[in-house]
Amino acid sequence: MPAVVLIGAQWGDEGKGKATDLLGNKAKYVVRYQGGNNAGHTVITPDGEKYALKLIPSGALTPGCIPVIGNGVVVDPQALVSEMDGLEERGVDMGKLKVSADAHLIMPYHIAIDKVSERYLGKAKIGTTGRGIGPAYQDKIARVGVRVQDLLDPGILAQKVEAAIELKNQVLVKVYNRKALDLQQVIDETLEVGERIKPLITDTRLLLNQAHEAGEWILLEGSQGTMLDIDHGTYPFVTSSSPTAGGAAAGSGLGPGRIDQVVGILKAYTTRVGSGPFPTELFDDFGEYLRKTGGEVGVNTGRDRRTGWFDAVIARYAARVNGITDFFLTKLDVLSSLDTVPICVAYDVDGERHDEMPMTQTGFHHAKPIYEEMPGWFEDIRHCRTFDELPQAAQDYVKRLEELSGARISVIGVGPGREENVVIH
Ligand code: 2SA
Ligand code: GDP
Ligand code: MG
Repeated sequence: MPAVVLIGAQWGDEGKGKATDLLGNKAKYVVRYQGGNNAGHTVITPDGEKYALKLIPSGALTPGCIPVIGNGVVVDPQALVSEMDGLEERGVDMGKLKVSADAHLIMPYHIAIDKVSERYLGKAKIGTTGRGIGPAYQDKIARVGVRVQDLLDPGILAQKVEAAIELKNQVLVKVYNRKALDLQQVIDETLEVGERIKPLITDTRLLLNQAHEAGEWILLEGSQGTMLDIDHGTYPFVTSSSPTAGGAAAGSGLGPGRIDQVVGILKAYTTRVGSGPFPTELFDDFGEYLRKTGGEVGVNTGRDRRTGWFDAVIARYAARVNGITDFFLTKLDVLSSLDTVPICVAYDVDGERHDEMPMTQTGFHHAKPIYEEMPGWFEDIRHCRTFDELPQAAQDYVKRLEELSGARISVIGVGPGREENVVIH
């Protein structure tokens, strides 16, 4: 039985939630391995109920599936409990959720610093979600983080918060001219909400490895996407974790040799939220068409997503960096009713053709798309369930994307619903 990693092949919001939910039907465990409540994963269940999951793995909605928050995740305890409450109110059983003892906590000072430092950066801001993600990972790497297991030992938690908060308050007050946070209040509120999390704390590394040894199906669910990866993305306009497939091993404790398949979720066009370079971005009516027809609004923050044509340079890059074995192509239906559909096949960088990602940040900032035009189609394709049912022009578009992208396309999304797919392989 395999362990499968599912990752975003672009800048996130490719439709990972729906894909996880589909595969989650087979999986016994669905594991988040990085990021936190900056994610927004949409799942529409068979009864038509729509869920926007943030920190809780998409598998939570599948009966019999165990959702796991792995060691690589950063957990905002207040956000976790309020998401659990919201799901429980809708009848989802949260008792089965497991949270790694080694995951780090997002503390109130992380959120305060994230928000205020973005304001301070002005035009140079990253466009973060303001959820404290970057500052929490900074503390993890600096070895001054507070972990989920510290909720089990109030004395240790108090010591760690005390050690951390002094410096944070100095930064908040002296650099950003904000109010200092109250030490005792931070400790008390963390411990209070922590009471709800304590029963969920698990040695998830052991759990997942034993499950693998017992032949159980494990699905490792990436958040954000390849181009937002701290190492492989468009640094510094990235998130502070490793959404790429390599991050799945580190962020779950399952050895890389235990991972059998890497599924890349690829949108039939491109979107991005937040700042940073985006070669195929559209500022015209087509951009607005993609945003409106595709419903391209941030699930978490409600921000409009930037939109553009499909970029095959990015798809090829994602296929390599992640070792993608299969692509799921999503939102093909959004492209119905265009005369022609451009595909970016390479970049022009200062007069030179680049078929692969430029080596430097400056090169990528200067990249101008070289387009190939494909004929469009006007038929509604949401009812299609086999490849042959798709209009010829849509089939040609998919085949061309496959040729350019470096891995086979095994499923095509033709609508947001769980059943709205063309399964090829
Ligand atoms: P952060 O908050 O430190 O992770 O932000 C750093 C960059 O990462 C981007 N980012 C995202 N991009 C797309 N989708 C994300 N999740 C939400 C969604 C976003 C939302 O599903 O729609 O609701 O706005 C996500 N999370 C982080 C972010 O825009 C920064 O560019
Ligand atoms: P994620 O972060 O990758 O899980 O994606 P989001 O949930 O942020 O955004 C994807 C959006 O596209 C959601 O509103 C989904 O319901 C929707 N979606 C997913 N697949 C398809 C598809 O094939 N067609 C259409 N029209 N919408 C889709
Ligand atoms: Mg999303």
